[in-house]
Amino acid sequence: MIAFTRAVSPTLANCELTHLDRSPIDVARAIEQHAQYEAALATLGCTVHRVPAAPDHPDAVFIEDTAVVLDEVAVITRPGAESRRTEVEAVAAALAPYRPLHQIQHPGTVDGGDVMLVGRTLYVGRTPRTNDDGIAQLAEAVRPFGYAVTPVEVQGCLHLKSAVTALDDATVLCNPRWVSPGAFAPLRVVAVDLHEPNAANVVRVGRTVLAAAAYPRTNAALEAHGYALVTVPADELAKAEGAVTCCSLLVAAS
Ligand code: CIR
Repeated sequence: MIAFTRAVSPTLANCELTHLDRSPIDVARAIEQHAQYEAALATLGCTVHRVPAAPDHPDAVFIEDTAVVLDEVAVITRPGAESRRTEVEAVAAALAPYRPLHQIQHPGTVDGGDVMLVGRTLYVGRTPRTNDDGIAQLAEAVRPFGYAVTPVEVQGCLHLKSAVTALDDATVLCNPRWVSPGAFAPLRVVAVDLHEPNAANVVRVGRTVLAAAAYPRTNAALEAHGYALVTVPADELAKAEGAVTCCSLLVAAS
């Protein structure tokens, strides 16, 4: 597995914010947490490839939003936030040796954070970042490879994957206040602890779940369910409204 990442920009404090108030960001601390995240991915067997840095793009570290990578194709997104649109070029160049590319076009918008793959289904959040035209383009791009696209309503958070992520091919971890668990039937749904609304964003790497250390109740519940967990500190990046999935694009060797 290759994990594509991108450096924390020195301008991170100018990031897009939707549901959070702006609070001071310690960029050095964010860089340190990002390094720990990359180290955790390496420990879990990923080869970490850094896409060239984009210091003028405050949100470039959240590389997940720029592409949806499947075994057969990489769909390069057109991010919903205008300030993020030109992040995609360097990511497309980095992915080109590994996958055929497909590009979402105007007027479609898609953020990778709105796309959750479980089995052969892509659940796609309808959010201010991902519009119906983008969802239709994505569906068209992946249909030839046998993937179905299921749009999902999201409320109260930035992206679909702020509210729900896959724990395995049969189970999702979800905050039922932001997304309806019924949208994922017949998958099994594990709910986050209600005191930890942001805990639903975890990265599945093989059989291990990489989670933010800030959510001990939910993380303990996942361990009780039998999941092997690795945790990393990510609270400084969280001030930029990013979570653990956002900071990588995982590409299976093909
Ligand atoms: C943004 O608003 O675009 C960034 N500040 C945070 C993006 C987080 N990405 C993600 O959840 N996939």
